[in-house]
Amino acid sequence: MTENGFPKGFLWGGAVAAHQLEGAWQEGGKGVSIADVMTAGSNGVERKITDGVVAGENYPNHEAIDFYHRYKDDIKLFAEMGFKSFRTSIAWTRIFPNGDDQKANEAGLSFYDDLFDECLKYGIEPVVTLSHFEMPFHLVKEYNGFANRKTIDFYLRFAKTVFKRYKNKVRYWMTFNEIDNQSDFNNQFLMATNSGILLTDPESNERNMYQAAHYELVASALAVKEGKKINPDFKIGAMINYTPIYPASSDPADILLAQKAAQKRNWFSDVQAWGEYPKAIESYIERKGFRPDITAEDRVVLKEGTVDYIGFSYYQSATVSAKKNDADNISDPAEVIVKNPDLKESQWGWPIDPSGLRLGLNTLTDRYHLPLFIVENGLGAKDDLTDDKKIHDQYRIDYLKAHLQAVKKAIELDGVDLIGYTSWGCIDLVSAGTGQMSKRYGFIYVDKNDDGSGSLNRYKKDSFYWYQKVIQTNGAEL
Ligand code: P53
Repeated sequence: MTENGFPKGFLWGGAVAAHQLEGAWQEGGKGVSIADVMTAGSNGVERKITDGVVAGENYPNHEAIDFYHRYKDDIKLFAEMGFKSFRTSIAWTRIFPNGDDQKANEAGLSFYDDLFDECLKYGIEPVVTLSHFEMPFHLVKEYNGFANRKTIDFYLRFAKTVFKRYKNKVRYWMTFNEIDNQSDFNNQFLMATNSGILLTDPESNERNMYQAAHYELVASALAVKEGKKINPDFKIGAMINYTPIYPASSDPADILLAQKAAQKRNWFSDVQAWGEYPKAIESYIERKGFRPDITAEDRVVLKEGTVDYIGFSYYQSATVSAKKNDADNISDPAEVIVKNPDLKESQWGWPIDPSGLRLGLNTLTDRYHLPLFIVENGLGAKDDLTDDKKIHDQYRIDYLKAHLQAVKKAIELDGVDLIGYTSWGCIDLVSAGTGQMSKRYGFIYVDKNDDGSGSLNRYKKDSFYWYQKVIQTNGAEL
């Protein structure tokens, strides 16, 4: 059923997340989310999480690129590129401003009605992430996020509300964005954005992560079960950050370490796809004496709420060395990462590795026997707006082309079942990791600077026309 290497009806498109582009942080009854209390960092300087919104701090997500008011024009540009799909998230705080509210906020619900209608008008299939780094700040403060079992109920109320409301508009859903990122449990940004946990005592970070992740996995499985009752045609997927882990050498110590480090990332989607914990993780949790609250009932739910597909982001591979720590002693895969001398890096130091994407497509297919969906991939780079308002981003085209060539091989030669490809940040937006505007991913340039200045005007980059051609030829011309 392939045509020029890509399947018929392949969902070409772009991906974003509500908090990174909508802005309008206080409009339409929206509550404060964790993203609203994160300041702007820079390359190598972490974002701060403040205790509420503090006067005088720079919060880039408050305005972002003002998509909330400009989405009709922006979606028109996506349609001009020929998008078949558009991945975004529903900001939890537009629907339940505090998270524990009894009643949903109608203004928030109707905003997404209009947004999805606007996509459907052009034949663009909305692909929706329920939780993409946007937990209500109230749930973070009052409940300690997903460290608390009660948060499962709040999440489920949110999920059921939007499933019911958009059951005739949205078919593809994902429960949690990059649920496996929290394997890096000492990272405050990742723990706060994934699980709504503010780290306090370093001794308990890892234990708390295993507990919170379990509650999220139960919430994810319950959402799958409830979603199917609301519309049996829903396709509800996992969403992981797929990062292949390479041994630094052919020394068996490095190879075993690479396997053990990978197990510490992969188990999240194992639970979502298989409905059970892999042995290596059960054994690890036991050995560490973490004793998370995992009930027999939870295990039934996990089995009943397995996902329909694996959505994943792909940016880079990681390389690990046993010179830093050995296989039996690692807990956080991030602690053993070393530079890979065979790979070039982006301006933000992310290794560029198109082959890793083909490897990922094969690994995930072998492991799960499920359809896959590449829901993020792209290059964060600085762009120059020329005097005649052009952006010559050949480097971005080169990056995307090389990755799509790898994808094409995985489909044609390896038989991978791939639903679609939504490139990350199809319009420039606020970087999640750094809060910068200058780390740009888009086909569409947004005139906004890191300090918040700029006209917010949109300009088409060279990559806009390149991607338009790719979609038009269904990938025959890359
Ligand atoms: P940025 C790393 C750090 C933070 C978020 O990242 C990340 C990653 C990549 O694994 O995840 C995704 O903006 C995320 C998006 C994010 C994108 O990667 O830091 O799902 O929200 O914008 C790119 O360059």
